Amino acid sequence: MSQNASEQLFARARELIPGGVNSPVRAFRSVGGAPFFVKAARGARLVTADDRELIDFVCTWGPAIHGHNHPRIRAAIAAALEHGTSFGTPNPLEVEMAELITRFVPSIRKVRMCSSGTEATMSAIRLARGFTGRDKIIKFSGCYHGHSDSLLIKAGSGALTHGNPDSAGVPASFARETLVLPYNDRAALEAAFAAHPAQVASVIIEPYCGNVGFIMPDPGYLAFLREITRREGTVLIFDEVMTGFRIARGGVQEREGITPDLTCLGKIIGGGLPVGAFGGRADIMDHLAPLGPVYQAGTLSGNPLAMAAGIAGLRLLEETNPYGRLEALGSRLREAVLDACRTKGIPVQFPQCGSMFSIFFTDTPVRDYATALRGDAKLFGRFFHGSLQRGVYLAPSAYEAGFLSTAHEGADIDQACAALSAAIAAL
Ligand code: KE4
Repeated sequence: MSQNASEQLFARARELIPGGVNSPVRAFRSVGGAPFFVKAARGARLVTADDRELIDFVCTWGPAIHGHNHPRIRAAIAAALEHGTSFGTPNPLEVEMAELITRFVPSIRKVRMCSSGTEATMSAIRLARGFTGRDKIIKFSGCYHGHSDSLLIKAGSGALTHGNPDSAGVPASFARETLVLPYNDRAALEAAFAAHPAQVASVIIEPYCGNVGFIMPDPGYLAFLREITRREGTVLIFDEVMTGFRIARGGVQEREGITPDLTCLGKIIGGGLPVGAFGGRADIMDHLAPLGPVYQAGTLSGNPLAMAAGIAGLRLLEETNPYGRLEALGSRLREAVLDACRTKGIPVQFPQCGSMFSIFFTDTPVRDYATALRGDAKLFGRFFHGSLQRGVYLAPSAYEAGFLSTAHEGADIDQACAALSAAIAAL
């Protein structure tokens, strides 16, 4: 059988790009099979190199909250493009973006733009260490904050052991400064601070986890985390690269009423172009160069095209306030999957908040990394491919979040629910 276009492209890509992809999750290693290539995207749909249309629940991992290639965002990029692509100087759009971010997220009194979520969290960690003069940081197993060395760390045998690198190439000396604790575990936090008094510069958390599947905090957990970090003089960083402007206009911190010291942002604020940002208390942010001793920089930070795209997307959120509609879409999808699994007799958890969700095939409620691993990943792989064959693209891993956009409304959500139900019935 002749190779289709995606197969031919993947064969060429594997010759020159490690694994044939520019980001590992795209290689389908977790679900098996070979990835398709996409040549266009619009609304809720992707168009593959083989001219297949797929209803997309990855939404380029979060940015496409208004659907792909939204005309307002496209027009904003085109208008900015008339004036050039990058200046390497301050530009008016950076100021407009900073004013929007600080208006949407009141805890952010000052903000610095960068070009990825990884840069945002890496810089926020360095800033917290520079501000406190402390070296240790705490993260949580299952939370992903991009691929900087200090954050590619997972717990050793016990929750309090020093982290082990999650990747080759991370020096053990770096891992020793990162403590990895179970999410949703108050005792582990108390014990970690007792074992390392006045040594912890920062706690960084995805307040709603989107990188181990979708997991929400136990009631009161985030308030506890805010209290203990305040007590310990530790900088609390909310990594809202994924949840910012998605869970609510002001992110999880608005929905939960918690004020972190620093927040990391990305994805939606770039409208699909490369972007990251970190910001928060002015007394912390003013430690950044050129004002203070913590260095951080970037050639394309505040890039005018990315700013134009992100500003258009944020203004669209302000004008349309889509969160009720996104919640309705998310619960519609949830009910369809739960009904189909009930009929089939398959145990399932479908955690969902607004336009973020995930599917764990287990009868155990998922509240942390350990319970997420109890999901049947092989069954998820079969579900993934059954859905793909029926024209629906889910995240190619049981340990990722799914995303909806306002463009899913109407025929697409109807078609997707029918396809997912059929895929479950065929398992
Ligand atoms: P980037 O460096 O990929 O822009 O952002 C890193 C990052 C930081 N914080 C959170 C909460 C994130 O979800 C991410 C990136 N998310 C992944 C999805 N699991 C991006 C997809 C990929 O790695 O290809």
